[in-house]
Amino acid sequence: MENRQPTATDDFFFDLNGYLILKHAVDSDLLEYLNSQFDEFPRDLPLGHWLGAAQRRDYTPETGLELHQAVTLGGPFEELIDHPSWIDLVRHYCGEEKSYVQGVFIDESIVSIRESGGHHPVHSGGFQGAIRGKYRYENGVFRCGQVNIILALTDIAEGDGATMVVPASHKSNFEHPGKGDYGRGDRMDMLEGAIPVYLNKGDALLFVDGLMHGGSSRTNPGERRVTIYRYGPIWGASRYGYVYPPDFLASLSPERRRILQPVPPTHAGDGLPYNMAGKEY
Ligand SMILES: O=C(O)CCC(=O)C(=O)O
Repeated sequence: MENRQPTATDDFFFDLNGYLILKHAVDSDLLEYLNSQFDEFPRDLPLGHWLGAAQRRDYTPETGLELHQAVTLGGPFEELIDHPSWIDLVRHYCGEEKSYVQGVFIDESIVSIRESGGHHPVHSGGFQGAIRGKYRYENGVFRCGQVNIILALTDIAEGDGATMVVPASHKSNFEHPGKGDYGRGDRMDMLEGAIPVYLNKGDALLFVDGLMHGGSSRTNPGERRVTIYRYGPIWGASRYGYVYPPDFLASLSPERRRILQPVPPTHAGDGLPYNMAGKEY
């Protein structure tokens, strides 16, 4: 499968709204593989406990089961690292294109399972936003701090807890008067200007983290299943300080390893990482 390339239409709407919907991003085989892995996750894994190198770390008590470092679960989670449906889009929007530090780095990868009553409080937006999540386009290049891919593994329609966004809020210079402080009551559902992003399983939502967003309340029975992969520049760092097990990194293709560890550590006494011609390896 050829990598999907960003189009002029993608750029126009990403700039305008701060997000894109990627229809049929993954095929039915990968979807089935991911769902079969989700079936196996222990729903009662205590907070802070590990599943190999993935840790349960729910963002809030209401977000539901969230496993961080999902890429280390291997198999289908590894396939998502550089998936052809989005890898060149995230490189384009947050990969420091045309600079001396081109490329992307995944700083968080998450498995998320949400049940009835669960939600993710509203957060982000352009107003006083951290550079980490900033939207920026200047001199013909995008320079976003973080671009997220939320991949739907179940259909997400009304009552299923759709991600909600406030279109164009990545450029906002004023605080949304209805936005709280990421407290437990800050449900997106009633936030003026917020719209639900309904997805069919296999679709993905791509958005700049500086867009005001969150997860609406799930009211239907059953589970909402998504993966969340956050991409940023290669000089970024893991938000929570996670370190990949060396044998996991060694098992990856060089292309995927480069996305998880773009700048390998250099220890005192190590040789130079470039050859005599001064060209970087
Ligand atoms: O769970 C959702 O729908 C939104 C997730 C979210 O807001 C985030 O990961 O920043």
